[in-house]
Amino acid sequence: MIGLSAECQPSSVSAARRLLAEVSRVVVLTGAGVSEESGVPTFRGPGGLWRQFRPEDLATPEAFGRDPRLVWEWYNWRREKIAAVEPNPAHRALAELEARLKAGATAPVRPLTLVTQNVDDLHERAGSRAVLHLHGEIWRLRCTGCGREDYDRRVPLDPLPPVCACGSLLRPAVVWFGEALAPDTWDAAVGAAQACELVLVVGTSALVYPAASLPAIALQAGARLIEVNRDPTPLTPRADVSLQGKAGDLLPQLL
Ligand code: BV8
Ligand code: ZN
Repeated sequence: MIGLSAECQPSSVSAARRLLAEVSRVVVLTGAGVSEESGVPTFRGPGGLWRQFRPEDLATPEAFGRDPRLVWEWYNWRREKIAAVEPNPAHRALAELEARLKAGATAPVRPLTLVTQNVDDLHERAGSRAVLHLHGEIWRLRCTGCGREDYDRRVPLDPLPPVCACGSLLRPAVVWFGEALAPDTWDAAVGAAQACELVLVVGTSALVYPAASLPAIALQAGARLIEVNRDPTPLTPRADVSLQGKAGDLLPQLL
């Protein structure tokens, strides 16, 4: 494991570049840290969402059942923030990495699968194609009655909470604590992790499961691990290369 602090880590940036140059199948796992430099608040850490709110008060089905309007005010506020920002160099570097691996791909395998815990659409807006949203998407709404699910990008949503044509409440089509991930999305992510040669983990505290188990699944299958994160995480000791710093600075250096 080569992990030095941000300033004196040219060696580990070059080590990471060497690893990337050797592989043809990569899985990327991102968290809120990859969108932080765009201005989207993360969950933990300074200025994070969980500083002002408690996750169990907002990101659970019980919270929604108790006070759908409060939960919707939080998601409406986050939708407005996400709509007002742009992808940052970290998102763009990951889109560029996908394009390069695709250009060099010979076998029909997907050279890069981007698995994100984020519910924003900044990876797609930066040009990433193969994006798996483990925890859903903030721009999709699902009816709690008839189950209909669609994109609704109106900012702000009005009225709150929004109601379906069938009369039932609409909810954000995201995965809350205590809820299962979409089986097909999770299976696709696990399949990609088991088949990859390298897993690149960017901007996640690696605390929330089962998402945080993906890097271990890839390591178990013989993949190498590069971590790009501002702070150390439980994954850091297991990384072949750990780059500590801002994703928007470090990821472009990897290309
Ligand atoms: C499930 C979507 C079972 C919504 C999210 C005890 C009690 C209750 C539950 C549990 C428990 N123990 C375990 C659980 C399970 C629970 C869990 O893991 N809890 C944790 C807290 C212990 N998991 C679940 O409930 C999951 N479901 O288990 O279901 C089940 C099974 C079958 C059938 C029925 C049920 C569902 C979890 C999904 C929750 N939804 N989000 C929304 O967004 O509103 S979680 C949310 O937080 C994110 O999606 C992400 O997954 C998670 C962690 O956030 P991060 O993305 O990592 O962000 P964070 O702020 O934490 O960290 C940012 C990092 O970036 C930091 O390390 C920082 O240093 C770094 N950084 C910051 N800036 C930068 C940077 N790095 C680089 N550059 C920068 N500029
Ligand atoms: Zn409905």
